[in-house]
Amino acid sequence: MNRILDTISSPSDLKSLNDRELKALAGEIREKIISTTSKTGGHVASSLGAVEIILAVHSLIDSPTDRFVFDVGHQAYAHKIITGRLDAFDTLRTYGGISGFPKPAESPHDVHPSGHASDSLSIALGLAKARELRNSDEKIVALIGDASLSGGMAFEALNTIGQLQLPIVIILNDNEMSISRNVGALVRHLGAVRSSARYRQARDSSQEKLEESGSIGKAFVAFGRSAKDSIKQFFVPESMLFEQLGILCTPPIDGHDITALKDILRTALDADGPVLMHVVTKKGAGYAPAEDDPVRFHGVGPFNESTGASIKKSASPTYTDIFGKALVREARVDEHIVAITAGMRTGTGVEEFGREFPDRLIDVGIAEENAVGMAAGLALGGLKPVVAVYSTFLQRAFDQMVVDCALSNSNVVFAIDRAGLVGNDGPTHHGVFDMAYCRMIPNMRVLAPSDEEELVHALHTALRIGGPVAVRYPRGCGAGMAAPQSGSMLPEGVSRTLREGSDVALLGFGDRVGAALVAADLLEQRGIDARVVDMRWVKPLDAEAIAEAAQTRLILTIENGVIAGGAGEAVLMTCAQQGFTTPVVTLGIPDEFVAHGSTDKLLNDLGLDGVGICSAVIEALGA
Ligand SMILES: Cc1ncc(C[n+]2csc(CCOP(=O)(O)OP(=O)(O)O)c2C)c(N)n1
Repeated sequence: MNRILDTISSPSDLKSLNDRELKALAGEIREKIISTTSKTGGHVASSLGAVEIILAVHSLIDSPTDRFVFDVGHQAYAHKIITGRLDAFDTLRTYGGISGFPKPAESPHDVHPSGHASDSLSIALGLAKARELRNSDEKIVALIGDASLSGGMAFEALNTIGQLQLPIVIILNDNEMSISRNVGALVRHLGAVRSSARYRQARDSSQEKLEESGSIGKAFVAFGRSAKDSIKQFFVPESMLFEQLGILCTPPIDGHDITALKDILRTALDADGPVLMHVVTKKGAGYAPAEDDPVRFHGVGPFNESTGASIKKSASPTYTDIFGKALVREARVDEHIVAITAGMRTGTGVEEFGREFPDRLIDVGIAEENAVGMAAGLALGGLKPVVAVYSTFLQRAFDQMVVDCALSNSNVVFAIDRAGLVGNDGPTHHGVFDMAYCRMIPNMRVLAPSDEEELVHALHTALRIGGPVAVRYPRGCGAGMAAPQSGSMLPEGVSRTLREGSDVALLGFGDRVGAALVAADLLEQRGIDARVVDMRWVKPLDAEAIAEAAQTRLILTIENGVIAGGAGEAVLMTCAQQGFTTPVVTLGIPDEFVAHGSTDKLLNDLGLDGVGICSAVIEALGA
């Protein structure tokens, strides 16, 4: 059967399609998304929910002259497919293939490299101001989800958008979901708007027209025409929140009805100020397993296309699971422990904690600054907050870490998940900066457990040692060892030597300790005797262990993080300060953004696996 999809090589091809054809195209795109992601994994539910919105926008604007900005960008698969990447779509998220997020290097239709939530409105606003200063007239559309709208950056942008009154179309994709169910007062407000009388009216009248014309969209056409003389009348003050900020807001629109979307969007694109289109969609739309379980299908690994069942690779618990269980056990004996998540209760493993201690888990939504600021307040209030957060998203809250937590030496634990390279999500999600940005903060201690057991001890220690403490651990599973049922105190700034050796010292941090052990075996085969040290602490460093390492011919530091400002640099500085002349090689992430691909492949490329470490030693020794 001929697919319409095969005739679309650029978004301009959509212009010749009627709404019935666009609808059929939406179905074909959904099939493509499902069949591809069943093999590659990906952000299935969000992308399925946004297909009609993307088609409606691209059928009315002229991208790339007009600018379509995606928030997070995890919902942009349909956009990728219709902007010349249909054939490449099978390589989604794979090494050397196309990225799971908008990426300007991949296509001129991708406006900015997105991946972190809540930035789209600021980007759109900047583009609108640039347009004004350049005297041009391109259209600017931003697509943002209801959860991402709750992020501080988006709120700040709304403030300036209301002030500057530059024409921008904001499409609010309201599906009531973040990764889990959305939380917060804004979501309550949107819920109230959805169920308001006017929405019911619009729906009821749509229903009538539907009966008359067979198209729910026709009702919106009529709705638009009756207010033709005034755009402002068309955008009724449905949400006082946006109206009072100076942003015209539509009543809720069915986000799966292409005709309705296009009719209102056409008017919105002609407005002479900012307009917010409140669009209601179903996350996972068109694929029953994703509609039924949008949380799992938010970001899912490979799955069986017909049943939706995940094709699991490993039965071992992940570091996240181990952290989550250890936290629950700690909280059973210490009622001061509270946990905070910024919209990531499943991802960070605090779901079980929330079930057992509902009052002691706070989900602030996508608001990392608020999470860390609130943690400082909880600590001032005598509690022991644990901020469970991904390394990459904690970057948002650097200032709160410094000023609100560290300056007052508050007892805040940062449980930093997804530390190091994370694989297929790529550069926006790699957690490679945390050792550098934590290390530089006074009062902050930093632990990098090397395996499951060490993670349990590190958390136990962090909860007792006092002051701000970061515990960083990687994505996925460790060696598969059984984690202990209780943690014990790790002596501060003390490493553990895993293997004695006199030729070279391999100082490993976190998950690179395992790779150092592999390298030591390989080196042994070449007659090189390597000592392996699990440094455990990035800060304070074990100065004695470094002094011992300096007795060998070569020190190698290995970390899953940036070299600049990282743990290896700290070792190097200690050596310099102590006057050691032993050469030091620092292995880690070089001064570049690392692309997406499987973590093993990326680590191999960067020379951070056992083979790479072995080669680095041989090269440095000239052996
Ligand atoms: C700063 C930041 N924090 C957390 C995340 C993780 N994250 C990715 S998508 C998402 C939920 C987005 O929900 P919403 O904006 O409503 O879009 P939907 O997926 O429902 O379409 C979260 C929390 C992120 N990408 N960026």
